[in-house]
Amino acid sequence: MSTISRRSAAVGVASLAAIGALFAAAVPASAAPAAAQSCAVNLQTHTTACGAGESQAKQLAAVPAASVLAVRLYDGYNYTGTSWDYYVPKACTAGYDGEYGLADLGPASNKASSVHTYNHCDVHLHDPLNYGNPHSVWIDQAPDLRTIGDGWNNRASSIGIS
Ligand SMILES: [Ca+2]
Ligand SMILES: [Ca+2]
Repeated sequence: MSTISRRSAAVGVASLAAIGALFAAAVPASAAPAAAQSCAVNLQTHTTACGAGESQAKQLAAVPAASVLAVRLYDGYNYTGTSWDYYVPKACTAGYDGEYGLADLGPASNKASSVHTYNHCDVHLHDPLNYGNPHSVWIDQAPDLRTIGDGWNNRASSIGIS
């Protein structure tokens, strides 16, 4: 009994896969989802720019060569999809003194689904604009923001960095 239902389930999956392949072949390239972008934010000037890659975005946002990457937010889980890089003048300090931040994530607001930090920085995700509560714990990296606290997927609208 269970063998039969398992087998028919497998047939069903195979049929769906075949239909999916036909559908994918019929869809023109222009209808494909927009390619993931790489965006850079210069936290000294609040200049934001997006490009095809990390170095192009950095150049368009006029990020100084001496700046370092503090935080990268991703639209997708597991560090995928469009990303936003936040550059600061120098590496974060050892203590949690909140030396950097952005009060309005703009186009990245309510989009982050995974996050990674760099250069000794950690990040606080704040639900409202202009910081405040509720906010997340200090995060070093999180491949799935649904699992942080009571859930932080697509929720952050401002960030504190320390
Ligand atoms: Ca997202
Ligand atoms: Ca929010």
